[in-house]
Formats: sequence, C-alpha cells, structure tokens
Amino acid sequence: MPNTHLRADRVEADFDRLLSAAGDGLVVASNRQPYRHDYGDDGEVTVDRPAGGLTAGLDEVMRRVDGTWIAWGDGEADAAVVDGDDTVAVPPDGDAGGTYTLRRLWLDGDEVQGYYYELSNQVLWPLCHAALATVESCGDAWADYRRVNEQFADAMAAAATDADGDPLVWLHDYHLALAPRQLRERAGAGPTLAHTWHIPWPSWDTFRACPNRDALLDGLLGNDLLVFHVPRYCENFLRSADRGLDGAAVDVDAGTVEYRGRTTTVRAAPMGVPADRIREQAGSAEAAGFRAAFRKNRGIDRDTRLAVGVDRLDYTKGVVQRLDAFERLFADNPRYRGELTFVQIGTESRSAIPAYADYQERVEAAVDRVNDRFATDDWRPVVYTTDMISNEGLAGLYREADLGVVSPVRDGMNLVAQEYVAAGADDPGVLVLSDQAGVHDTLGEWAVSVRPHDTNGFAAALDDALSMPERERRRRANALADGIEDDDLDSWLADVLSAVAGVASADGGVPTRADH
Ligand code: GDG
Repeated sequence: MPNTHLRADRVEADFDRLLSAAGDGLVVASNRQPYRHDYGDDGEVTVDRPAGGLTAGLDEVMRRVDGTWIAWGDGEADAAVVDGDDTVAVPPDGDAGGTYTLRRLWLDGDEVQGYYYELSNQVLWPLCHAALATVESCGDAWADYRRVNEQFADAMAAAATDADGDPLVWLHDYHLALAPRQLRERAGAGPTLAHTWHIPWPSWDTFRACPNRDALLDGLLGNDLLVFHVPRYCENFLRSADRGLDGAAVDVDAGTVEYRGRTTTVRAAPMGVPADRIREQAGSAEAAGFRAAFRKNRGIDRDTRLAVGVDRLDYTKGVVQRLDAFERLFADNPRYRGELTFVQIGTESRSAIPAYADYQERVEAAVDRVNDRFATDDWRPVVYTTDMISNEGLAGLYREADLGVVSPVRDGMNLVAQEYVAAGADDPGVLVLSDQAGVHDTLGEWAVSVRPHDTNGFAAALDDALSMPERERRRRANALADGIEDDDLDSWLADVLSAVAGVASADGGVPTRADH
C-alpha cells in the first residue's frame, strides 16, 4: 500500500496560517453552488443556504478569506441577482462572518444534458463506482463536458489573475476532470491547483473501459495535488496513470506522478463531519420536537425500537439490498415484529436519469413488499419517506435510533455513518456499516460490518447488532465517537490545506498537523 495517508492527529486547526502557506487567496470550483437564488410563491427572490457538510464547511473558510467560488448557476433567480461580471456577494447577511464572491456560470440545455446528466452522471459516476453495466454510451456528451470544463477554466483563470499573487485553486469532483489541465494552459505555473475527488477511483481493470480515459488522466494531472478519501483510491489512480499514460513516471510508494514536465502529488484525506455541531443539533429542542412528531405522525409506537437509513436515492447506496435484509430479519426472527421499525429517509436525486427513476420505483416496491408481508393494524416494519428533513430533525432521528444502517454497494466515503455517530444515540446505538464504503476503512473496526449483497449475512448482522449487550455497545460507541471527533470536518480541511502547503512550498518547510 502506498504511503499516501495523511496523518490526522487532533490539533487546533490553524486555518489562517495554513491558508496563507497554501496560496495568495482561495478560489474554489465545483459543479454545485453554495447559494442558489429562486423565486418564492409571492415572486420574491429566495436564497437556499448550503445544507451539506462540505458546502457549509467550505463556506466558513471562504468567508474568512474573502475568496471566489465558481459554480453552475442553476437557480431560477440566479441571473437576476448577479452583477455585470456574473458575480454576487454571499451570504446575503454575511456581516458577522464576512462575505465572499460567488461567480456563476450559465449552461444551456444541451450542455446541462451532455455535461451533467450524461457524461458526469451516466458515464463517470457509474464507472468510478465499478458499475460498468450502468455506463451509458455517450455521443456528443464528451464535447459538452469539455466545453463546460473550459468555461470553468476560463473563470478560474480570471479569478487567479485578479488575485494578489498566486492563489490556491481548489477544484471538486468528477464534473471537472479536464479543467485542471485547461486552467494550467491558461494560467501557467503560478497558481497551486488542488483537486478533491469525492467518489472512488476504480481499479485500472475497470477504469480502462472509459472511452476518454487518456484525456481524463491528462486533465487531472494538471493538478499539483489530487486528494482521494482513502489510500485504496490513491493506489488505483496511480496504477491507472501508470498503465494508461505513455510518458508518465509513477512512484506508487511516494504517491507522485511526473507527467508533461510537472509533478502531481496524490494523497488520501478521509473527509469528516462537523461533529460538535451535529451533537448540538441532536440535543436541540427542535430535534426533540421532531422525534416526537415523527413517531406520532408515522404511527410509530413510543416503545418501538428504531433502525434508520438516510440516503440520496442512488443505486450505489444499497437501499434495495438493505430492505431485502430487513425482510429476511423479520421472516427469520418473528420476535422483532411489532418491536422494531426501519425508517428509511430517501432523498430524491437525479430523477431525470432513467436508472435513478427505475431505482426509486424499486425502492418503493421493496418497501411495499415488506410492509404487505408483515404489517399489522398497529405496526409497520418499514417507514419510508422522501421528505427533505431539517438538519436538526435528522440529527434527532439519528439520536433516537438503536441502529444506524449504512450499506452502500460502493461509496467514496459516506457522511451519514459519521453523522449517526456524531449525533450520539440516547442508549448507545450500533453502526451497521457496509465494507464497500470508504468510511469503513476508518470506522469499520467498531461497526458491525456487512456485505450488502449477502442478504442472510446482513440479516444476521442486524440481529447481532440489535442483541448486542449494552457494555459492548458502549465500548464501540465511545471508540467511534473518539474517531469522528479526531477526524472531523475541520481536521479534514486542515489536512488538505497542509498537504497543499507542502506541495506549494519549494522546500516543503510548512509544518503539517502531523508535526505538532
Ligand atoms: C458524495 C460521495 C462522500 C440526505 N438526506 C437528507 C440529508 N442528507 C444528507 C446527509 C449527508 C449527505 O446528504 C449525503 O452524503 P453522503 O456522503 O452519504 O453521500 P453523497 O451525496 O453521495 O456524497 C460520498 C461525499 O460526496 C463527500 O465527499 O462521502 O461517498 O458519494 O450529509 O445527511 N440532509 C438533510 N435532510 C435530508 O433529508 N438535512
């Protein structure tokens, strides 16, 4: 295994020092924007605030440094609020924490279809999750993907030129694989380019099926630093570069690729969650109110034990396999009937793509099947909702649940598993975790591990978790809580910035957290 895992010792994150060591200012680029403007029912402009951990975490860093964030403006009122340079200061009420610049890019219908729906989500997403049979053929989508990446590169180059010196440009995810090389061609060697790939990188034997594999590797090797969640993905990427590109000098142990006259450093930094904030949310009055109302409105008895799953409705998340396992559990262990309800929160996602619409139908059919088989007049085995739940409500549900069930068939990291631990179940709960999630590499030792397709083994694991003695539950819950506090979102941000600072400084003299 290559030496690519960044140390994650718990220290106070010194962002100002790290940021100034990483570059002169910060430019972030991602497909999804941190703030979206829409029209409310009364015609007034409304603003959607960042919901996800990453966006909220980066938002705070951006406010501190007054940086520029470049993203696709997909909100109905987005164009109405920008200035002549397509920028708007966010957040709108940012006086206390500061503001930064959101630069929006406009995509036409064909570009959205080709770049976002086809190439990003029907080629790269299934490819990287090793679901080759789900990869769709692409015709003109590649040209759209290249063109949209060029728009991002133009905007990043302009922001880099406007900065006082050479900024850090931090790109995110598989939508922007070509942009690093394109930006390098526009902006030269000055800015430091770092790229976080939030999904797995598959083995070479899978990646070699990618029709545009050379261009993708070439694009990503325009970066100075490439960050994956776990060392396995680093190794897969390094071997893909080695096998796929003529002229690339790959050092798997050092985690470096020399190609076209520059070195790209490849590192693993497992992303964390804002653990303190989630614990506070779980203990809030709103969370308590939500828990009580949820039970009442969904007809779940006060004494019924809960297992909870929270997922975007994506075929990688293993919701169908999870329902198969609960069906087997109730079939083989009648004592759980009337005593346990499995709550699945399923957030609608990418529904315009047939594979996603089909998946939503399969989930609904499986929920109905289990409920038709076992439900009684006053008890349902599965409660399923696609309602978007508030952060406090979600944290409250996590705290209420005896089991947190996270069972993707493949997942880059997975934040839900960490959020469940952070919320801290009332009576220490058990994390049931697929060994196919990146987070299993860091939390697997204290979770109950499952293979999502092994229905019998999965059902037996659920039974084990539900029957686990309190002492053992407490032992594991404490170890898990320590783990996610040590490696929380701030620690992750500091790890990435430390790694950037390391590659940005010629003498490598910037201390990392590991040096404290
Ligand atoms: C990608 C990678 C990697 C969901 N429903 C509600 C809600 N959520 C929130 C969860 C969690 C987030 O969505 C989902 O995060 P995941 O990590 O599980 O998955 P992806 O969206 O696939 O993310 C993944 C991640 O990037 C970061 O790098 O971990 O592997 O696939 O935060 O809580 N939040 C609220 N209500 C809901 O109904 N409030």
